[in-house]
Amino acid sequence: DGGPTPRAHSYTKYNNWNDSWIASISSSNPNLISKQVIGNTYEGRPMTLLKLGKKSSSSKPAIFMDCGIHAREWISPAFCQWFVKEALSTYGSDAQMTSLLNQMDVYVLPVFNIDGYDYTHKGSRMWRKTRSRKSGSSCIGADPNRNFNAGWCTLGASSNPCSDTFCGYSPESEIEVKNVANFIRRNKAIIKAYITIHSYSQLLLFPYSYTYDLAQHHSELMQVAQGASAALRSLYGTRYTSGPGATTIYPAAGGSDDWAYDLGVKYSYTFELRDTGRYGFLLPESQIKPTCEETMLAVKYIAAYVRKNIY
Ligand code: PAY
Ligand code: ZN
Repeated sequence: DGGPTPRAHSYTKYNNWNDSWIASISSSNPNLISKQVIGNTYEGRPMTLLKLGKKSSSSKPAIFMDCGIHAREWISPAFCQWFVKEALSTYGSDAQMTSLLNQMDVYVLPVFNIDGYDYTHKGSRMWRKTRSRKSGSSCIGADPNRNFNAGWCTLGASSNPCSDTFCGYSPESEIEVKNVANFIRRNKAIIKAYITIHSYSQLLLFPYSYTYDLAQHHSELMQVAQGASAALRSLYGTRYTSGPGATTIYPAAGGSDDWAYDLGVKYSYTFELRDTGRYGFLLPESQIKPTCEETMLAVKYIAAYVRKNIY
C-alpha cells in the first residue's frame, strides 16, 4: 500500500508539489523545455528549474521567474504552472509568446519553498517560512524573503527565530535561498529580468523595499509596471497598484527583488496577486483561472518590454 492516491494534477486546482508534473511537462516538448536541478531543499527535495525557450546554439538573454517563496501563497505556484502550460501551448500561435521564446529563455522555478509548501498541505495551511531547524531554538524556519543579502535584517524583518519574518541566522542561511542566489549569480550575464510571484494585495512592486531611497531606474520601472498593470486590468478589471515596495506595501529588507536588482538585474518585479483580503491566502480555486489569465498579460507585457530593451 503506497498510502493515499494523490489527486490528479489540474491547472485549475491547487496541486501539492510533485515530481511527476515536472517530469511530464519537461519531457513533453524537448525543443522548447528542459529541466535542471539547482540544489536540494532543507528536507532534501530537488529544486527543479524549468527552462523555456527555443533551442539555440548561442546563449540567449533570459528572464528568471519564481513562485512559492512563501508557503501559504498557493495562487503563486498555480501561476507558474499555468505560465509553463501556456508558453508551450501558445508558442507558434501567439505572436508575443513566439517572439519571446525565440529570442529569450525563461527560467521558471515552480516552487521555491517546497518544504514549506508541502507543510501547508499536510500540516498547517498558514505556514509561511522554510522548515529549517537549528539546535538551540525550538522554532522552525526563516522567511526566505528576508534572507537575501540586501540590507539584510535591517528593516521590516525580525531576528527572533519564532517570528514569521525571521531573517535567518545569516544572509543565505536558508539553503533554498542560497541555491537560487547561486544560480542567478552564475548566470547574471544573461539574466535581464527577475520576476517573483507572491500573494495577496494586487500590487506590482519593484525596488526598493529595504530602503526608502528610489532605485536608479525608478521612473522606467514605474512606467513598465503601470503598463503591465493596465494590461492585467484589461481582461477582468482587476486593479493593481504599482510602486516601490517600501512605500507601496511596507519596508522589508532581505527580499529577492532588491537583491537581484542590486546584483545588476534591472527589471526586477514582485507581483502580489489576488485578492485584496476577502479571501487572502485562501483564494478559492474558482479564481485560479481568471487570476492566471490576467497575470499572464502582465508578465507577457514585462517580458516584451525587456525583449525590446536588452541592455
Ligand atoms: O518587496 O516588500 C516586499 C516584500 C513584500 C512581501 C513580503 O512580506 O515578503 C509582501 C507579503 C508577501 O507576499 O509575503 C504580503 C502578504 C499579504 C503578507 O504575508 O503580508
Ligand atoms: Zn509572499
